[in-house]
Amino acid sequence: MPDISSRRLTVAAAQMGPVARAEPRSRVVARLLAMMHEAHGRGAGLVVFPELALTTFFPRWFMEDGAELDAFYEAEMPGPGTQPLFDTAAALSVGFYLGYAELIREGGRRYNTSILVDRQGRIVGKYRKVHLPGHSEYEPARPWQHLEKRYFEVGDFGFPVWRTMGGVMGMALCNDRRWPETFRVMGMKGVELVMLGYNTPAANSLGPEPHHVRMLHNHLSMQAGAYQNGCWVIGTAKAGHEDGCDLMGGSCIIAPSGEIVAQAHTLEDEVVTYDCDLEEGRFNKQTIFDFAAHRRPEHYGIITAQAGATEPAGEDGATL
Ligand code: ING
Repeated sequence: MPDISSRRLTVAAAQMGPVARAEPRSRVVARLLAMMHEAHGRGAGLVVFPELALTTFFPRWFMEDGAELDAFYEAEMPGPGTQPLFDTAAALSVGFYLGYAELIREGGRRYNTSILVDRQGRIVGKYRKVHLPGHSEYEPARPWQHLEKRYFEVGDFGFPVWRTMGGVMGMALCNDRRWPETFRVMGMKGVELVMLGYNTPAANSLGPEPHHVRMLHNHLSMQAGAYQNGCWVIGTAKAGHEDGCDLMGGSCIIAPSGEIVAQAHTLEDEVVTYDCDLEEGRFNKQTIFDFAAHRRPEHYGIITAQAGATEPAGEDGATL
């Protein structure tokens, strides 16, 4: 039988309520610090904040390039406004994941980014969102825009994982969770805990979709990723009625079994914690999901060979 010891890390999903378009960074950082302290009080060693945690979800607005748009990005991380997060992390010995809009002044590249900061307040990892949903041009038919393809470039790091805080940690951002490749690539690197933030509209801007179905898709995506790769998944929302748009909540902590073991039940700043055993995924990784024993990559080629699907041609064709 596989060796099952115990390697525990109390993790917090620090869900945020709305961030107003004009809300100053200082006010947002104060909210994040309050949740970091709350999480620390419950014994957490890692806090997962949402995607684009420092600002409103600005891709819902069309903005010509320039100072207005730049104001939503961070050209330094840490910068003066965010340094208190790093100082507090080191003081409390609490690591954190933070999603933010990254601007590289040299060359002007822009990414939807997250960082992993360890319990000494050091950045140990950076991830840039690979799966950018939405569109790049203004679409008047939409009640709100979703201009991530305009405001960010596709991430250039792939899906790295880092051995830190006693485990193998990975990061993703929002729409990434809907693509099984995200979790499987990290699963192929032995990931034990995937953390991700999300800003997901509660309604579909293009058509009717019951809210309960959208929440199903949110949790289903993360639960599948956890189960199929034997890892913990922490999904943290920015939620609530933000700048006239409703964002879904449902922040949760998911065990390697795929079970949701803790979940937020408000649409505000809310800390959800669970004492995760990072060894828990090992049994499945050594049995049902022993990749080396069971995967057959010789039959998976189409997944990396092309982006779109190829359907069978003609009446009785086949795609072999
Ligand atoms: N938001 C949404 C997400 O993937 C979306 C966009 C919502 C896509 C619903 C498809 C369906 O959760 C971000 N920021 O990716």
